[in-house]
Amino acid sequence: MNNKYQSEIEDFLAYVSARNPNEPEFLSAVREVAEVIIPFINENPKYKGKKILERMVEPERVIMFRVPWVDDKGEIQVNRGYRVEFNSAIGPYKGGLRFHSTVNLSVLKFLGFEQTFKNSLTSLPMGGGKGGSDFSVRGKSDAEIMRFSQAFMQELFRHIGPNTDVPAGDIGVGGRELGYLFGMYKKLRNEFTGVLTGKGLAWGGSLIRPEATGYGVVYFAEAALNNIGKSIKGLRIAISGFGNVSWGVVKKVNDLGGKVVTLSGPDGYIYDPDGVTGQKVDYMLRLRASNRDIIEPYAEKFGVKFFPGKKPWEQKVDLAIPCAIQNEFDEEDARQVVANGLIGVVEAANMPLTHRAIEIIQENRLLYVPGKAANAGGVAVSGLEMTQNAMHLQWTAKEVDDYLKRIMHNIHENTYKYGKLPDGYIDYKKGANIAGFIKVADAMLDQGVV
Ligand code: 2IT
Repeated sequence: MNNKYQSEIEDFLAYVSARNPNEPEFLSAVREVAEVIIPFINENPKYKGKKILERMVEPERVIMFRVPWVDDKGEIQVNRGYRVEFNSAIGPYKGGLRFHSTVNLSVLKFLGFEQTFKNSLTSLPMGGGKGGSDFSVRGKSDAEIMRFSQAFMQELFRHIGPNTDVPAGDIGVGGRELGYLFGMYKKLRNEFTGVLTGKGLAWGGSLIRPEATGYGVVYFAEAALNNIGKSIKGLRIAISGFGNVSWGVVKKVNDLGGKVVTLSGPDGYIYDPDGVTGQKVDYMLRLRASNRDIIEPYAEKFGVKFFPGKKPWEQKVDLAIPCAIQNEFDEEDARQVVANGLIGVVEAANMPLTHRAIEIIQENRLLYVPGKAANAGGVAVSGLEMTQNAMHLQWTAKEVDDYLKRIMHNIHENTYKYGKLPDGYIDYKKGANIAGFIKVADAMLDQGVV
């Protein structure tokens, strides 16, 4: 914490809070950035007096719409759809769609704001956006998921386009949902364009996109560990979730000789001392496709222990990689991890650590990597999917993976450069926010007051 600018930071947060009442998630995301960027602006006069941060915290556009649909019983259901088009200074709005019961405007504004910095870090030309609905796939039939996705796209289609806004998946939106969304978009527009990423391989998708978020997290973690004389090889790792991001993390940790010993769901977590390997990895995909949103069946199937209602952070491991959802790792978890002597925490989800949890991890000089740096590989490969679509071709898995590795390495270098503290500790939160900010801020200054 930079005390010199503390009152300016608090004033700014009070201003944002007053303009955005009842948006705690959004305010948290702004706090993480403001604490780093307000001192940076003060020390770099070219950004001063330009209301640059005031402009950045205001989404360029928010679209909110009704999504009515008919369930399998013939009942009419009403959900709410959103697209937050946050910042287009460096490229078309880009970011995922989340279908989850916790989705509201605050959550999507936090995600869109984060996305702007994350996309900037990838070095690809993508602005920031996010969208979704309070619809949950849990307990729904495939036919219901299709009808909902179609109804959602019946409104969204008029706001997006390959050079305007390019959505993708996020929690609750995977290959299946993207297929239904793309099908309806194509029908309504009567054109086949790369307007969504994460598409199926037969219809414009990129190899490695499903794995990319998790792979990128592990590439970044490996670079950060190497930097302190360690590596993934031989480490025991606790992760949360069992969806797409967790799956990619598990696969790449296994490739690099580490061991993932926990997975979790809303119902609790499993502890698998032998590691999630072989057919257990494929089983994660089957669990996700079952729409049940519970992890307990893994314990029954593979004869391992299930801890109902608990979080995996209580296990004594070497590294923690939260892959599930915002605020899943709090102050108490941070204290536990410090007491257990972990190397650190790498965020695969978007803002899984609370503000206090980050402070505790960093005060104790444990490794901490924020999601906007560590999980940027997903959206980076989305950017590569856009490139392939624009060129009307498909790269090989190796070509995409090599590109992803280079991008993650580059993000590590960049965040390291701006995050190195006088005592040698690497403050990746500081590094990620500054490196992400510079490109967007410079573009905004160049483009004038628009
Ligand atoms: O949080 C994220 O970066 C994503 N959900 C992926 C966004 C994208 O456009 O691929």
